[in-house]
Amino acid sequence: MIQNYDAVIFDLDGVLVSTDECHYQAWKCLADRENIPFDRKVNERLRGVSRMESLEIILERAAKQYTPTEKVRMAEYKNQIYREKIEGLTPSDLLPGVALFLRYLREQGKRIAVGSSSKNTGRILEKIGLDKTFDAVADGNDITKSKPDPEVFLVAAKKLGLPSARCIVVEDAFSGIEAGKAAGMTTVGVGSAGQCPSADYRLVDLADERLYQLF
Ligand code: B16
Ligand code: MG
Repeated sequence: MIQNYDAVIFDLDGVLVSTDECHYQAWKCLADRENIPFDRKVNERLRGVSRMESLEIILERAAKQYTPTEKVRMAEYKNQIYREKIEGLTPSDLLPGVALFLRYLREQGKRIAVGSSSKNTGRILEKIGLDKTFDAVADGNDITKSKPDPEVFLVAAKKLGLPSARCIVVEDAFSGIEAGKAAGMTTVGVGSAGQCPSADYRLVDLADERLYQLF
């Protein structure tokens, strides 16, 4: 097992905090309003995917065509509902093992960053008490191409001042694992990506002790 990486770049939704349920509920409100069939299976395809690309996936099942202006308004409507939902987040919403692993990395002198597709990353980090924790944050506001494009992780590594080969990416989305690999980084899949065949390591969550062996 390769050891002594210098940094860990964490995906946000599904890795540090479970905002995926808030995304699902907000998209569900929009889909119901528009009479578009939408379920948790479709929702799985939205992991790590940008807001507008998520909307396009949902609209695959729509009975009518929407104009670009209507699409922007629909995405804004979803985001408004989502923003209300994330206001209810607290530090107790951190996923299992997150607080302990972050403390361990700090003690080991490792650098830590966030690499998320979400444009709401700043507010979410504030709500879960991690807004002053990371050395770098790269999010949906920093990028033009969403996962599986490597852009968000390359921006995070650049902000850390480290080459890709020194970074590990932790992701819950298959698209995120592909993005990490395309960035030339070692990948750890957790949650849904704990089953991703192309991930270098597959774990249940950050409480898995095997994670600590990488540092
Ligand atoms: P927003 P991640 C992603 O976060 C979510 O998994 C995905 O469902 C969402 O559409 C995307 O952020 C954009 O989020 O609408 O808040 O900009 O997994 O990359 O941390
Ligand atoms: Mg995610």
